[in-house]
Amino acid sequence: MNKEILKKGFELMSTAKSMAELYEENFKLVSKYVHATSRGHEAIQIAAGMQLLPQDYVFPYYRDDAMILSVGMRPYDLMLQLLAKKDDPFSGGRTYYSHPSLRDDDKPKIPHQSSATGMQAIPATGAAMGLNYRESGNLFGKKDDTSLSNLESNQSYYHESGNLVLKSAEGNTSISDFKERDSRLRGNSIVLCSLGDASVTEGEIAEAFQMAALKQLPILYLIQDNGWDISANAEETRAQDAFEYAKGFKGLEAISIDGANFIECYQALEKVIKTIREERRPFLVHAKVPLLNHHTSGVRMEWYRDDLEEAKSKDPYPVLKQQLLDNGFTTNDITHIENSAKQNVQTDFEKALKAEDPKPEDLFTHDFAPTPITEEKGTRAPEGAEKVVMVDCALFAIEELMRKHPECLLYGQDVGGRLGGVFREAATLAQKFGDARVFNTPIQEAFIVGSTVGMSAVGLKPIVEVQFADYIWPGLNQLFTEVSRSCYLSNGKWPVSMILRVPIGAYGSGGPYHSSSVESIVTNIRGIKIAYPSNGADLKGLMKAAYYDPNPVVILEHKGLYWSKVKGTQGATSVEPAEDYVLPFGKAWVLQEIWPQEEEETATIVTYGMGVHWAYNATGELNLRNQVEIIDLRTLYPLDEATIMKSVKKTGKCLVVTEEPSNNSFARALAGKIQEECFQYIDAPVMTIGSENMPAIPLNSILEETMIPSTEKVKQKLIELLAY
Ligand SMILES: Cc1ncc(C[n+]2csc(CCOP(=O)(O)OP(=O)(O)O)c2C)c(N)n1
Repeated sequence: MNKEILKKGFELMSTAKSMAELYEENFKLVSKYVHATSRGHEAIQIAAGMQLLPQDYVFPYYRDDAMILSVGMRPYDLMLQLLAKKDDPFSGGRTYYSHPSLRDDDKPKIPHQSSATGMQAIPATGAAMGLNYRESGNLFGKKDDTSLSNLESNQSYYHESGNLVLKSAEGNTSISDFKERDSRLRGNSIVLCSLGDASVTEGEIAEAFQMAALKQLPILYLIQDNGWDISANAEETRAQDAFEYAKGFKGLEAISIDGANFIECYQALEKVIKTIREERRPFLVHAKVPLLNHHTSGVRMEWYRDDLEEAKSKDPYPVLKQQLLDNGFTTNDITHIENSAKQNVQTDFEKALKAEDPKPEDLFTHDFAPTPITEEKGTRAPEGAEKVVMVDCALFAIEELMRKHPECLLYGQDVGGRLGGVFREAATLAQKFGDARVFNTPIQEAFIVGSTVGMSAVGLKPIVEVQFADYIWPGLNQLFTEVSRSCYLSNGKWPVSMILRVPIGAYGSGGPYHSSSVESIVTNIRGIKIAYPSNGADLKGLMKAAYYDPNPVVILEHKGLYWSKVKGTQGATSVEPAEDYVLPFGKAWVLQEIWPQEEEETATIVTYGMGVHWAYNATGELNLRNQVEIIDLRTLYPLDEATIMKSVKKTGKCLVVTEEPSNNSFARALAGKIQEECFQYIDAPVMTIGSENMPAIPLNSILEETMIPSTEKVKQKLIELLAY
């Protein structure tokens, strides 16, 4: 074993151990904020961290402080997070100890880490999927991509063994070798996903392993098995360990090692990492380790551990000390390293204690990264352009984006070449851009949503879909836990740039599992933007704005408007906007504007999606187009409050129309806000109309009609409001 490696390993291990001991000694002071340490797990963590390169992506978990030290962070950096200080380099005091996020040029990249056990497996696997895509030749140096922006509409490109091939009516031409040109691909990157053994039993882990094995992704799952969940042990919580579990995933090679033996760990990982770098396939390393410290500062080992003596006998620290002695180091050398580690840790701690706390105003930064799209631009209704249905507006927007941007890709269930989406919303895209860019996923909503975190981290722009809003639920955990908080908790370092398309809404007896509305759930997640367009031109412009936005965006697309098949929704069909058209988020559309009037009763209808059509038809049928202003919100977040309040103050009455059951909904909350702000200007309570407050939309068409709002119901409510 190389002596430098042993020395470095021991320095890191002494440092990590000294930190754990210092935290114990200063328990009262440091346990204001919860923390967990690596004590017992150090050997495997250091062996892994030392072998990662700046082009690698690493997803550690909350016990990995020794790994974080070994990728180049100082104890001081970690202690700033321990004490939640302003200069905590990971999160600015926003998240717990050993929850890193790092984007330094000279170190491996660490996307935001949540505290939810196991939930990093999908983002990590997404990053590996992104690397895989980049290496397929689909992404290349920016300065070379002019050829793509100039593609004619009858041309497209695909990739074959690293070569870009231009496909056109004249035949196929090989353009260049991208692997050579893309500097990011030199010295192949790998992804490391670190996990505790108990987290491996979680369902999302299976989705991640499945995809890594299926697509042969360059990822290492490193499982640190200390035999404990918190107080539940292996016997109670798992039928097999991670090594045995991996056998169920064909193509995921696994090894099991002694994670407390530094030399064994280093050498095993050296081989595995080399194989992943060269052969681009997934591995699982199962490392047995003792947990020698508390689960966390808040859950003390003496409360429940019955194996402490046995665990102590497996301490990696004396093992590494002996390995140093066996390799020619003297006891003096070792004592010197230990003392200087202790000293450094003490000095760093004293310095960290004096560091500044965040200021109250620091709460308000980095909820989103700034978007370049702030104005409506381009030609919305080009002369001579054809009218197209809403679903095609989205399709054409994506086609234009894919033609221009090789980093744009689309995946979800059934969106691939065979079908092009169950609504044909992705029809022909796979044929035009290839199966590497437009592909089917398994039925794994968590993976579809969460993988975008990793995809975005490696520089891609994923557009993904869940098939129906009713099936967003398995993906919500990733949307909430990982996607929405990444920018804020990484202090702006890792915004997740992704678009999630969600076909939504009821029509034509879709029944209880193909009709639901979910906007109140989604609007309750801070850190994402949400569009809910009512027509094709808006959808195209918003899709473009979403693409250029560096933040996560959910686009709710009403299925009943896709082809304007529902009576009274012809207004959803639009002249197709030009390629350069963009519509910024947060700008509502006053689609029916009125003058202030003294003699007549007036009102504002605030709505979105299908509600816009009900409102428009209702005011037409009641002959009230000059008395009722209609506001189409277009985006639910950001919300154009200025336009809403201005209108309500002018008209003096307001009805909020939603397709959701109205209790506890987005619409009710908005009505409350309008009431609060416009109270002195209004002559009636702000009213809301939505679906009936029943658990599901029944299949039978009479029951469906009774459940959801309609032009007729909006008419009645409007009459009631105007007469108030
Ligand atoms: C999704 C989720 N559920 C529950 C918890 C609470 N929790 C925190 S750590 C932990 C045990 C995890 O054990 P393991 O993955 O083996 O890691 P270890 O702490 O033993 O290193 C639990 C249940 C959590 N953080 N996330």
